[in-house]
Amino acid sequence: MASTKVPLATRMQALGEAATLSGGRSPDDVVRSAADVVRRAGERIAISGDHTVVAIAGATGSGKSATFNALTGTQLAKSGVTRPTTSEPMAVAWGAALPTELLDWLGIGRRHLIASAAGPLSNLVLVDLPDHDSTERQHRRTVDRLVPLVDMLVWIVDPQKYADAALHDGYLKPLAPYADVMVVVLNQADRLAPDQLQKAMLDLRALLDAEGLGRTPVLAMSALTGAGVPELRALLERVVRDKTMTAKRFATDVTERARALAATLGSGRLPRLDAAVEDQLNDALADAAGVPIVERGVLEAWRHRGTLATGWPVLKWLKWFKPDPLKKLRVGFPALQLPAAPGAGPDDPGTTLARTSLPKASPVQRAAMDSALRALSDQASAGLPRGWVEAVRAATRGSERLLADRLDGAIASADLGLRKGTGWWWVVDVLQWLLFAVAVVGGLWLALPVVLLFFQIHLPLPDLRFAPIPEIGLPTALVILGVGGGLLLEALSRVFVEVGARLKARAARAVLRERIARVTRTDVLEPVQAELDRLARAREAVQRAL
Ligand SMILES: Nc1nc2c(ncn2[C@@H]2O[C@H](COP(=O)(O)OP(=O)(O)OP(=O)(O)O)[C@@H](O)[C@H]2O)c(=O)[nH]1
Ligand SMILES: [Mg+2]
Repeated sequence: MASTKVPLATRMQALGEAATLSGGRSPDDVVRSAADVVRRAGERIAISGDHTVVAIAGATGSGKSATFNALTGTQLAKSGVTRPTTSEPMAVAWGAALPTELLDWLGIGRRHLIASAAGPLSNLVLVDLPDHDSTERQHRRTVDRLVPLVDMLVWIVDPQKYADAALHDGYLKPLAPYADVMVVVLNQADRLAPDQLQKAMLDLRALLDAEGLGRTPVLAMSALTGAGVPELRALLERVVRDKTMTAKRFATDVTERARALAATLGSGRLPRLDAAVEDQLNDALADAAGVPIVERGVLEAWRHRGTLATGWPVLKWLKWFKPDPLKKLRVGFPALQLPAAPGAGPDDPGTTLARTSLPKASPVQRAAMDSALRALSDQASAGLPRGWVEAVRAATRGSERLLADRLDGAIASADLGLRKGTGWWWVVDVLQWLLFAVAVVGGLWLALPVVLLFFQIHLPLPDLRFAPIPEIGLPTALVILGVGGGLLLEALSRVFVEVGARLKARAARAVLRERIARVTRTDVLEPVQAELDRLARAREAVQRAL
């Protein structure tokens, strides 16, 4: 039974929300019929909350049209012996004017007004339906179209066919939740002897009770003799007076659809993404995106650049011919890269158009990446209803094609900090050139006597001695100091360059992994979490609707 504490409008809105959230995840038919009810109820209430629409339904020949005529006191409906007789629905409205908009909404063309001042039936719209069980397929379609639209159903059965399966299995049982908004009338009571009638009534009552229609009233009536008609009319007068049928009908609709939708949302605890799976994914993605290659490149580039800057000038020119390992990979030079995509923040990894020349992920790396993504989607979809498992999978797979690009962009645009920490290189470089100059001066000095002799110039040269070791001449000492000092300085610098290279490589790895983790978060984890949040919100909305 529908809850009466929460206003129907609030429940309808909640069901609408739940249907929107479940769209494309829960089975389409369930989502659609929930959305249909919300739309239908909204339209119906907006058109007219004052009218009550009651339809007379039943098998052919049961006496629907005869009942319609008896209740309206007219002969508007054709009631006859040919089967089926009624093929189009017909409506009669009591009141000051025809509720045209409502009848248009119901799609009922044949309509009549029983003009009356405010009376016990004013604002009642009574509809005579075609049968649901003749050979005319269109009749059944008309019935099926109108059953969900009307506020109340009066089922007319006759003594021969009141237990007919077409009625009970096709309509009454499935409509059990609507027991409150239905009446079953055993017509043609005049054809039965009193004891037969009593037996038939008990039988019918038992049948309905067994079908979950215990709250549906059963009346005996004869449209021919008029017996029982006042009772049915009194029942309708009560319904019109209470004006609760429309709300009851839609409240039941909302409850039914919300239940059906809730069943597609499951009730188990929602999975939570754990850090281990996230780490595993980050590892696999970092590997596939080439982080180890860049790390190695940083190590080698720092060695290359450091030794080039601090090396002994006589030999270091040889290294100019070796390419810089990072320039080759097009990594670590954010300034050289193409500008960021429009709208992207300067620090947003992966939205830049930057590209590295890193090799593509190997099949092994791709397989590791796939299996990490699968592990994540398996964990995130464990125990979810089927359509939602698909949605979580799609969320992990959705960006897969873009992922490689975004990871590459994240690496290309990373600042690996290779400009910092090079100040001492230039100090060493200056020192190297000074030592080189000392060696050159010493060498020239040593060569001077030979040159003078060659040109037969007699110039007395002072014999200067190296003060700490007087056995060695000063020019020789200068050469030894210049060359030895340069080599020693190079060796010493090499140690510091190596330490720097390792620190830089480690720092670069940390920077890259952090950027990879950011891409993982925005491209994979957040979409997956969004699906889980969506399911949580759908469940919450459907509970509000219930
Ligand atoms: N004896 C008796 N005959 C009835 C009663 N009600 C209807 N009839 C007769 O049953 C036949 C069918 O009645 P209808 O009112 O046309 O039945 P219906 O349910 O509208 O039939 P369709 O329009 O074909 O679906 C007619 O000949 C009526 O006169 C009743 O209470 N007693
Ligand atoms: Mg009829």
